[in-house]
Amino acid sequence: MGAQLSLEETAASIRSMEVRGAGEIARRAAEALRQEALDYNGHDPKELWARMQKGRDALLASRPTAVSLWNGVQAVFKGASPEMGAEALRKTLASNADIFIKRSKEAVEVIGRVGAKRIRDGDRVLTHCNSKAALSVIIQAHKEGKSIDVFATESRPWRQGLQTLRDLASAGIKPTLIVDSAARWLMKDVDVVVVGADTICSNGALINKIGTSQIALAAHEARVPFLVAAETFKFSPKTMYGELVEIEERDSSEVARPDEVPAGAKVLNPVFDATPPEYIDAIITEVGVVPPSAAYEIIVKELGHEFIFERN
Ligand code: RI2
Repeated sequence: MGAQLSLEETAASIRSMEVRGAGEIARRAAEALRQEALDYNGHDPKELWARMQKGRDALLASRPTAVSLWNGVQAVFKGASPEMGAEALRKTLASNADIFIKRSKEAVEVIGRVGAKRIRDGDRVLTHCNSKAALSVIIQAHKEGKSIDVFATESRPWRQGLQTLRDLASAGIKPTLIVDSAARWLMKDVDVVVVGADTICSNGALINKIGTSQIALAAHEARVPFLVAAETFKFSPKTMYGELVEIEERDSSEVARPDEVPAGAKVLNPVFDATPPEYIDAIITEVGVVPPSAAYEIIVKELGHEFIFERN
């Protein structure tokens, strides 16, 4: 966790991508809600509840695609209501946030240990963007003494691939950067692809950083296993009820400066894309390695019907 930010500051830093990564934005949102609850020193549960709801709405509006943010916020509110009184409400919210943050960090570690079993000595591994869960798998395989070559895509326009290089280098791995458009060219030399997730839909489709679906397609064509590393709170209860995942589109200036773009031309900047379940070999979660077809079951078992209906 970084320095303590207010709720509004947290929402703004998620929106600006100063705080990024689907898991991290959920943890930071939970932390901000926890602090908001603890900072309340009044005695009116309705007032506290109204503040918390306002904060919840600001956080949920900050980025639309990663369901981890939604699930993290719902987890903080689980079982809480103004009827329980101000003190119990504060305690419930704070303890829910603590539990969520702890579990989500533990999940990344477990995913590393489970997923590393799918990486063999001598493998050439490709990853996309910058995912803590995917890197946990790769770094664990390295820690276990496996000799691996790791390739990271640049991930335009934010170039999160450079962060991936830093994360891998500080773990003692010497990674190689490629431009996004080199993924298919490289695929003939890749043994396994490991990516993270922003959202996994109830049909097993993966929503992840733009470009993921092209990599999955190239991996499928070359018969290279395509693995997704995702905590169970990346699965979307909302999609069970038919809701489509909103794909965030960010400002075109992130791709090209306005003065580079001739009059009349447009620049699109979609941030995520959808990879169909048939291109995914396995999803590595903290409750085990599952096929994309198990997504519905994961949502019901791990996130729970009660939880889904309460907040949907
Ligand atoms: P972890 C990121 O989104 C990437 O799409 C990455 O694959 C995903 O979150 C999951 O990251 P962004 O915030 O939760 O960079 O595994 O837009 O760290």
